Parts: sequence; C-alpha cells; structure tokens
Amino acid sequence: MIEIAEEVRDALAEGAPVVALESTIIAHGLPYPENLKLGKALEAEIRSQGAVPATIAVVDGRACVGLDTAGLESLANPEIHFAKAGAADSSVVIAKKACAATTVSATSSLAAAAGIRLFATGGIGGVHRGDPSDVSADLLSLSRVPVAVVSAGPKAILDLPRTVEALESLAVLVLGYGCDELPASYCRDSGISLEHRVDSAQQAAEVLHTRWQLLDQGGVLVANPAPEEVAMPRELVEQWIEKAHAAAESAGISRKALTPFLLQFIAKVSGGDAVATNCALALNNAKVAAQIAAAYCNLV
Ligand code: PSU
Ligand code: MN
Repeated sequence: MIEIAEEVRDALAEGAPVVALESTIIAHGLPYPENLKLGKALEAEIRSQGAVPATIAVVDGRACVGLDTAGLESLANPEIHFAKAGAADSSVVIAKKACAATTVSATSSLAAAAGIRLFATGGIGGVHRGDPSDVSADLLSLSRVPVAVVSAGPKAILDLPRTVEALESLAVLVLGYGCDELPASYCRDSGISLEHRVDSAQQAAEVLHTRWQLLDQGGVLVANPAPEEVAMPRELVEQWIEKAHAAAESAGISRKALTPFLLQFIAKVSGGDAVATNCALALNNAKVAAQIAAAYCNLV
C-alpha cells in the first residue's frame, strides 16, 4: 500500500493544493550537504506558496508519499544507500523492502496513484547524446500518467532535438511557461522553439483541467526556464558537457549510471556553479508548481 503522510492525505481530502517532489535529485543528483539543503528548501518554498509538499521515495519497502525530516535526512545521507528507481524498478524495491530514490518516472506514477497532479523537479530525463537507444523512462511515464511536471526542461546533457521528438511522439504536451523556446535546465535557450505557451499559473491550470477532465489525456511537461540571475550561457555549458561525455566514455559508464555520472562531473568542473544553478531552478519550479496546483484546485 502507498503510505501517504497525514498532512498530504488531509490536503488531498480537502481539495487543497499538493506538490510532489522526486528523490533521485537528492540522493543521486546533487552532492551532500547541498542535496539536504535543497530537499528542505523545496518543501519550504511549496509551503510558503500555501501548498503541501510530498517528497516521494521508497523507505524500507514503504512507498512513501510525503517524508518527514528524518526521511529527508537519510535520503540525503551519502552513507545510507538508496538505489535509483525508475517506474519499472519500483515494484521490486517495494517487494524486497529496500530503500530507493524515485526518478521522475517512478515519482510521477506514485504521485498519480496518490491523486497528486503537480510535481516539481530540476530537469527531466530524455534521449541521451551518442546513444539514441538510451531513452529515459521519464518520457513514457509522462505520456501515461495525468501529472504535470514543472521542470526547467530536459537536462542540458541530453540530445535535445531527439528528446523533443520523443515527447511529441508520446503525445506529451510541452507547455512553455512564459517562454517560446525550450529551456534546457542550466540554460534558458536550446534553439528549439515551442508550439505552446502559457503566461500564468491560471492559464496553465486551465489547460491541465481541459486535458484531464475533458479529454482524459496524459502528462504534461511545464517547461519553466531557469531564472535569469542563475541561468548559464549555452557555450560554457556545452564545453562541460563535452568533457563529461568524454570522461564517461573512457570510464565505461553507461545506462542508469550515466546521468548521475554526468551531473557529478559537471558539478565538479563548474566549480559548484552548476549545483547552485540546479538548486535555484528547482526552487523556482517548486514555486510555480505550487501556484499552478492552487489554481488547479479552484477549477475542480
Ligand atoms: N534532474 C536533476 N538531477 C537529477 C535528475 C533530474 O537535476 O538527478 C534525475 C531525475 O530523477 C530524472 C533522472 O528522472 O535523473 C533521469 O535519469 P535517467 O536519465 O537515467 O532516466
Ligand atoms: Mn537511461
């Protein structure tokens, strides 16, 4: 059974806004202690917008929707092992009573099962560069579950044109949030234009309401660019990404380990700047997700 924290359950029962948060970004996407700081700050940001946060992870086989402080602390602790679980892995880690951080794909399935519609993260997975067969399960999950993921677009390390094509094939709606160009996590620009744009939480909520209540369709990527003050120039980020891929190749890293490896490499080579940007954009996504959740609640 999914364990929904009392506060989250109460909010859902009252029709109050709830925002889901993933745990892989904390366990595998950021170094300690920045990861713990971010985990707490994301929850605080959602609360300050009047919504209830629900960080999702598997703890000793319990599928938790809403973690307490101790849960967040163990997730962020580098000495406690949390596996990285995508949607396909969740049943195994739950049945084996293991601990796992959930990726966007696993988190969105659990959020949907709990009745949560809005979900915030940093950047989503997609099609990897150099290996178009390495496609994140994030994309298929988004196509299936009626959840809106507010992110700063796909991660910059990915093959962005192929990622956008895949999203289109899977009928995932990509909504630019105040932008006409696909943002790519650290960077506000990608050179890829978007067809659909909204300019407020209210407009976004109206699209979501139509998509789910009228059309019974699947997930949405709300692409919210990193704030200007923290966004990084594309040329600089591209240099890091090239180095990161070369390092991954010579170390023989692929598949599931690839994304964490690339992110860790970039965190180091940027002298911590990429970590600061990733945290700031994730916080901005949490804020927008909470605002959209509030507007959505008023429509249903
Ligand atoms: N965004 C980040 N850091 C992360 C992730 C996203 O800034 O660690 C995680 C998310 O959980 C996402 C996952 O679902 O990376 C994608 O991994 P993969 O490419 O292996 O599917
Ligand atoms: Mn992969």
